[in-house]
Amino acid sequence: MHDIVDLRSDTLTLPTPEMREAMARAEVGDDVWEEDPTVKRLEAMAAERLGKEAGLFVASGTMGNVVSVVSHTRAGQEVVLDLDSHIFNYEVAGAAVIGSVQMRPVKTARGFLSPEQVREAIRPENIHLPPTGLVCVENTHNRHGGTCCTPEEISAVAAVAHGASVPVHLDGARLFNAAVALRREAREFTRDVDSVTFCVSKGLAAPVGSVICGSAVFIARARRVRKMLGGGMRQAGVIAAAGIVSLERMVNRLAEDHANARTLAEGIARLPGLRVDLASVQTNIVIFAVERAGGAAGSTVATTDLVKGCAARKVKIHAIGPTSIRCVTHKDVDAEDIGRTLDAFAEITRKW
Ligand code: TLP
Repeated sequence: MHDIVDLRSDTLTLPTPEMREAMARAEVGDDVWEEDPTVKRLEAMAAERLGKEAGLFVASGTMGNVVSVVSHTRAGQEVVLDLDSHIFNYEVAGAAVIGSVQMRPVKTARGFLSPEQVREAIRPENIHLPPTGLVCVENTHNRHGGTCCTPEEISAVAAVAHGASVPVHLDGARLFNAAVALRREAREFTRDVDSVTFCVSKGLAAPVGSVICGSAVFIARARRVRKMLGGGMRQAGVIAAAGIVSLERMVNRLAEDHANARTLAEGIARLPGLRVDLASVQTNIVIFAVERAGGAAGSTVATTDLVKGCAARKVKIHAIGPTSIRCVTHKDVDAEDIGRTLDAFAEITRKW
């Protein structure tokens, strides 16, 4: 039970005492000189877990994605990705600005491109057309509510892209949530992609950081791009040390977050005025709609009412649209907190 229940994101997790201890004791060096032993250990550990030759520690998931896109492409190429993807929606058009690439967003049913959609989106050779430089996939899918695609679905997309000599990048910010939920090894999801970014700063609870993994040649290129962006971090072992604890200790416990999300979603489904698609709740994200009698405008008012009413009860939730709310479970939210959240929802919606 916590004083404040913060469901706005799993990025709000606080480092564990073990992480703080590891950070204090971390052996460090200058990472730009590739002399920080703790950063190197995290990178090697991540690469090994994901079945890749090398890893690169970066400041954030956003940096991991932009470094990857820029490292795979050249100016004027096109990047095929899902319309609801994080890269397209929430990364400040970084790839367009820094990499001078054009985004080709494709509307998908569940956030995952099908092999047919990739085949259709890849440009044929023609003087008028931007050449396709990259295909991006996201797992778990943030805007679709933490939904997972299988390793086989990723491999099928990669087969089509590779057939056209186009590389594939996986935004696996919450890849370990997918691995735990589907009871598959993380490396199965990454087997056929050319690069992957995952975050240690979300459900894995480290304070800072993400790791890009790929071939040694790709990571060497990415290291230059990271430097160009000002991401060469010197004695970064101090923060990488927490990321090592994330990989060693925080992965299996994600199942608790998934169980809490399920309890929350099932509780929401029982409340009049709120609507949730239980099938979409596969990991630690619950996206639900506020549906108050009185139509869309009434619902918009109700959304604000719910967010404010929860805040007054020390429960923080986040509206991601006029009638849409996202709750994310994580290690700093326990089963009692979920009960308190559902009580708050029930009290507030009862008055509608
Ligand atoms: N997502 C954050 C916000 O930016 C929305 C969140 O609270 O969920 N890929 C995916 C799929 C993500 O969900 C995020 C972060 C990122 C990349 C970017 O990671 P950071 O925040 O470390 O730059």
